[in-house]
Amino acid sequence: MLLKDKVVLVTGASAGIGRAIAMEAARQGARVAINHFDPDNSAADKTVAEIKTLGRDAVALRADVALPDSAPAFVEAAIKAFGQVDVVVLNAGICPFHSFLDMPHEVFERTMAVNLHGAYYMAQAAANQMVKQGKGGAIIGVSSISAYVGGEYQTHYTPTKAGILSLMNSLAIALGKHGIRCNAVLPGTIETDINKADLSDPRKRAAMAGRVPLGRLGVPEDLAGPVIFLASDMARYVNGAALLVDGGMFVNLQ
Ligand code: NAD
Ligand code: RM4
Repeated sequence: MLLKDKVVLVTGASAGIGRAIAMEAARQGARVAINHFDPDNSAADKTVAEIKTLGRDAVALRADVALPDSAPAFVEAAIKAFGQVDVVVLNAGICPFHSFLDMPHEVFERTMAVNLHGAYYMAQAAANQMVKQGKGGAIIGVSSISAYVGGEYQTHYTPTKAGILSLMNSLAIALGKHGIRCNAVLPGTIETDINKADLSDPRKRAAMAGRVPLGRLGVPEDLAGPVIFLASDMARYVNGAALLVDGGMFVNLQ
């Protein structure tokens, strides 16, 4: 029960990595607030229902994190439901794979707005609430191996993941005096909806999996343990850290 009695907010938690983090937070004793931006509420409602079968409480709110007002609204919803905010996981993200030379402006700007601006606004709203509460907290940014490496069809995306890593570095300093620890996780290639089409090319999939010394691509649950650790008091002196969770993919050059 690493997160007993804590209130954990996770953006983009109706599917993939965010959902796995929300479920594990509940297993570890937390009450969980879920944000998502699916066309309908069915996947988020299912996650809430599954959390409730574990005997924990959860709420879900559909909102576009790219809109600055969605962040204080999410924090307010969590306060209304649970009275406090202890942890926020900045996970919502998109990666519409596209070539560079003909990248439409709106695809570039939307990716920046959701992934980076969304994380910024959410961190700011949650941090203000944590400062008001006066007992610290934890902010975890879901960056990526893409903060360190490029991708031919990810020229709009990799800068957002480097940006989240940089944001966590600066927040670790800006919020340390309030006892709010800020860290990043850097997933490798994790099979979810975000890369379903990209990995449907068997040669690409085999090439990506073949670079992982542990011999497989990741699954969303692989991120749950590292994020729970960073959120928990076990990581009480971990601030400004970047944790690769990639099966060794990044270091595997030769
Ligand atoms: P996913 O597509 O499975 O899930 C995305 C989630 O984000 C969904 O809940 C969706 O509703 C939500 N979302 C999308 N746009 C949103 C918006 N505008 N506002 C609020 N919520 C929104 O994706 P995933 O693979 O689980 O990715 C989650 C995070 O992990 C992303 O930030 C991604 O960059 C990062 N990441 C993923 C991988 C990977 O290989 N899957 C690797 C590194 C980093
Ligand atoms: C990650 C990484 C993965 C890719 C996803 C979409 O940051 O680049 O390989 O599949 O993004």
